[in-house]
Amino acid sequence: MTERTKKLLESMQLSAHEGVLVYNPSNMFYLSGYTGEGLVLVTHQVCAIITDFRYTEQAENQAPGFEVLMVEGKRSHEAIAGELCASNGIDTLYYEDDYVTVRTFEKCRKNIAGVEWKSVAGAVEKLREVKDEHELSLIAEACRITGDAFERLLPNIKEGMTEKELALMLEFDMLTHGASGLAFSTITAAGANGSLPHAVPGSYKVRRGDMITFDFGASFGGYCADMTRTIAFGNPSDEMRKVYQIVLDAQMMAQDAVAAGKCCRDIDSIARDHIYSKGYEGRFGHGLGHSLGIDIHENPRFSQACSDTLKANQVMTVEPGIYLPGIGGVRIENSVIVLEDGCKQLTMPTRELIIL
Ligand SMILES: [Mn+2]
Repeated sequence: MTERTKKLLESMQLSAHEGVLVYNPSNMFYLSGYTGEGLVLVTHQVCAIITDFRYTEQAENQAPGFEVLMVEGKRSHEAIAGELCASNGIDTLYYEDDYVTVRTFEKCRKNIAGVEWKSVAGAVEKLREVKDEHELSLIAEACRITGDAFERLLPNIKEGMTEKELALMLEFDMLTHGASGLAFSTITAAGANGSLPHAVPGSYKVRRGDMITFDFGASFGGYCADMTRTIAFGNPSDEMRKVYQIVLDAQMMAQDAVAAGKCCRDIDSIARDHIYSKGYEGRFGHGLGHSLGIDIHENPRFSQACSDTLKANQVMTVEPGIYLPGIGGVRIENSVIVLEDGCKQLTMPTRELIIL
């Protein structure tokens, strides 16, 4: 048993006859520290990682407080879980109905007999929403590596480079400056491609007068960073300058409003109302931001659909944008830690328009 498994059992108010079966790798990592394949069983009596030969040594090193059990021959993961449940008197198992495939669930029902199946209803993800000090320090470090990579990229951007090259330069820089991996696929979108919020970097070559959007992040110690900047490569058009200022104002107003106790929807509205009031209604079609941590997108969200109240030590992105098909786009994104009386910015490069 670890602090986090104890917290999970407490938050779900589970009895000695109930347990949680975890397949989602992010949830397994959060509860145990284990990063390999397999599954995790959490009960009051036993916490176990069930895996195969490739990962048993790793699991023992990464997850003190967990029993590590190995599949052998025809004895499957689920069969071992079934034996554990039977010997510990488990009659109810909570499972991730938003993650487990139909086929895996069939295997569960076949091998883990005599238990009632209930949805875990996102209980682990709920615990993950508020970060502890160690998690915050890992996210802060991921954000530092990410911001530094952007600063180092700027003087190296040359006319004729492709979006793909620019993405690779950022990724190479992060990976050679301490990142353990990439938090997600890097987005670089130049010129008219900037109107695609999730553009895939392609063979387009940057030209004078283009705006270029970079949306990228390092991962560090299992935690993600997320930042976006749009820069001007040469002098931008008057319209794009105007659009940039509107997005910048929206970003700053919304970020300044972030604090524990605020409603997520209201933060979204601050940026959205500003952008719409300037004549760009319909050109900011995504939510203002999201939480991040082990996964790049976690709850809560800054969106009209999320009425959650912000809590201290949640980590949120604030990323308004304006997208003009055929012309281009602007997005500015910072990651911040929610504090009781405001927020702490983790993404340090300037938000002011950079003209190269
Ligand atoms: Mn983001």
